[in-house]
Amino acid sequence: MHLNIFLNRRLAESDMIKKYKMKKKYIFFALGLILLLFLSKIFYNFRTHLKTESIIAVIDSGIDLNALQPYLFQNRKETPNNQIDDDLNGYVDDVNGWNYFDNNSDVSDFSGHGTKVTQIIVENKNQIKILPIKIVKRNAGIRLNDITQAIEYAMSFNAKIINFSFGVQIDQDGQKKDAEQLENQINHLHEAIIKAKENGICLVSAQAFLIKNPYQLKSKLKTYPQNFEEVLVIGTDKSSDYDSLDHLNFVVKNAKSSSFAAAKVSGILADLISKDPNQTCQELIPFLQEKLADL
Ligand SMILES: [Ca+2]
Ligand SMILES: [Ca+2]
Repeated sequence: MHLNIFLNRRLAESDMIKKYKMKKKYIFFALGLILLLFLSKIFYNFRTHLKTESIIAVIDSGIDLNALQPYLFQNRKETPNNQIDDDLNGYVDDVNGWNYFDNNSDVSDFSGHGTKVTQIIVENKNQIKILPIKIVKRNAGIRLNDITQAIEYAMSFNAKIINFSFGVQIDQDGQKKDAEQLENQINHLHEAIIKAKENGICLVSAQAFLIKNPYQLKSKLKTYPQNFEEVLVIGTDKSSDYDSLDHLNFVVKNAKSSSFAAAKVSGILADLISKDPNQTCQELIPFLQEKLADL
């Protein structure tokens, strides 16, 4: 009798141990599953994050910060509006970009040009961020040094493409005063452009047209940054009444202006990069003509 009770107890105990072990297995399995889901989520987010970090710098009049909010670049190392250059890059509160004309962090658009250009670049895309760099101001000329600094700024954030939907017309030979200073500025701009290209960045510019001036000889004029061979110059098949001195790399059919044609090309290149993030933009240029033919 005692032996029976003892055996029954032992059996009950071993049943409990078995159940406990099974429970433990299920708990470990469930925990493993949760961990696996958690890790795959992190991996997915990481990949998505990598994809969304294709940065396109738009050097222009700024952009509409509200309308283009989803595409706006965020400098996560910079705390906004504390009057401190948190990331120590030389620019105070540059959360979204920089305004070289006024030397502040206001990259809002005053003319609508930069906004329109950006809208064309981001059309039907969700994996790019726009870094607005403002160098244009109402009724004021564009300074070459601002373009140079804008390129260096775009490089510091690893932008893949820099869009220039403008051109600066310069009568270099006619410049008697400050000729040396101008030459230095042009050389610095060229150095920045060469460095950007060497880093695999695409430099996409709009074909610039000459402003008619009877007192200037066309042969003495140059437009920047289009004058440099490292820069892609994009035109449109819509006729223009003006002359252009620029070399022409690609033509976009039915683009309303060369500004928007350049934006279209930047958008196509951005698309190619998002599909092939291991390539540099420069490596993807050979595929551009085929894409433009499909338009
Ligand atoms: Ca800063
Ligand atoms: Ca700050």
